[in-house]
Amino acid sequence: GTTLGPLAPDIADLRRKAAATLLRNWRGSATVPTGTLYPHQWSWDSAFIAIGLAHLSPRRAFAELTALHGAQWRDGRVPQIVFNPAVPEDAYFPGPAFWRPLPRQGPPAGVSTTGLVQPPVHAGAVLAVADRHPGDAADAAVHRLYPRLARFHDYLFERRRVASGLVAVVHPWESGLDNSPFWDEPLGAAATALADDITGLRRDLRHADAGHRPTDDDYARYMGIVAAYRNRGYADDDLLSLPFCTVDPLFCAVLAWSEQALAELARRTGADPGRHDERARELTHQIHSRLFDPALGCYVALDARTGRHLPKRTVSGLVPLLLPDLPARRREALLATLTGPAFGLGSPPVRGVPSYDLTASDADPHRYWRGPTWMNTNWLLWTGLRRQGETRHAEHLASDMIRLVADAGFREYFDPVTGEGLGADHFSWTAALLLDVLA
Ligand code: 9WN
Repeated sequence: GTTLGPLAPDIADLRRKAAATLLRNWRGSATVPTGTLYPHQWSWDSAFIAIGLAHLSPRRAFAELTALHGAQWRDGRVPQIVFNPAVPEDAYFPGPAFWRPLPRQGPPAGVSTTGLVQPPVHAGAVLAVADRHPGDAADAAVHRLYPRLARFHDYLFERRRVASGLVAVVHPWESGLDNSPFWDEPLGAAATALADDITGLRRDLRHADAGHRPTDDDYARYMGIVAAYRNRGYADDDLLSLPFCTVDPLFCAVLAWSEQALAELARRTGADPGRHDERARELTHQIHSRLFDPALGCYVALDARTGRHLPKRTVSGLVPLLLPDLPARRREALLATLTGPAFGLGSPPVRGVPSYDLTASDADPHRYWRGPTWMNTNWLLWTGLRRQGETRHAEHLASDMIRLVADAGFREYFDPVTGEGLGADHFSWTAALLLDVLA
């Protein structure tokens, strides 16, 4: 039920093209985000991809997540990237060699990964796929995946906990919103470690416009932060001594949402849902009480090293719409921010929800997570709005998402005002999440 108006795009054609994009990016056991820029398997991409694959083949949707969890570390972490051994070392930077040595608590023998995580959308995705196709095959997949998902969440809750109950990320890449304005201050404080010519090392610039990507200075700092974590064997003791340690509202809200899904998956496998319910409640409470900024009308990130809030309006700060028990006044405040001048939902020409406050002096409609509209964050908001019973806003958002893709193709991100397609083309989660919105 979307409100597309008289010039409705050809929905059957969009569905066909979305399916073709996912097929094109399938590599036998998993899907790449896109063949050129990202030739390996990415963690949260696979979760979003599974949500879309559920509309084409539930078997493939579960296979996608099973492949990802096959690279799970012994300490429970599910890695940000699982490297495809058939792809040359220098096809992506930083490639497998940069992350080595992987520690003993790392991935199974012979599997190459990074040492970071990404937002844990996976349990929510597994529940969504299972609910779309109830039956023996889904039950079997849930039984197989539940212990893996639970171990990943155990890792996050036990090893990544800071500031009495919130869960931290130790690299901007872990937030999934790499160059988010949230990270300007903490990243500025982190030393750049590599003196080498970073431009020469970067592979992303061969496939995407430099003006649409993070800067060289960002990359130099990204590498320095990885090196510090790697040099201590990716150990999570004393997290605050790492060069970067922050709490991100999207990451925490997605974890709380997924932890609730995990409680339901536990019930279905006969495991005890109690500890999941408890963790979800506790984290939700912490997010609501510690991360909301009333002056900005949204949630904000926290620099765990300094204890300071990072007061910016980014799309991450709206994602707690996913959470239950949102007090009415809080919901009203978030909706006002969402539909106000900063994000412009429902105010043409703005289409979809941009990644950053449109009115901020440093907003850039082309640069990655500093302005453009992305399908995955829009899908999270669409899911949150529906959960809050905000049907009209949800329908508006869905029709914006459809229009963006109908006009510009299956791009990685979009100019929030002109709708111009940006970044890579043939982008998997754009296709996958469009299928879900169209269902
Ligand atoms: C680093 C794959 C990934 C997404 C991230 C997005 C981008 C990688 C990069 O691409 O990050 O993880 O090389 O820029 O920021 O959210 O998962 O699509």
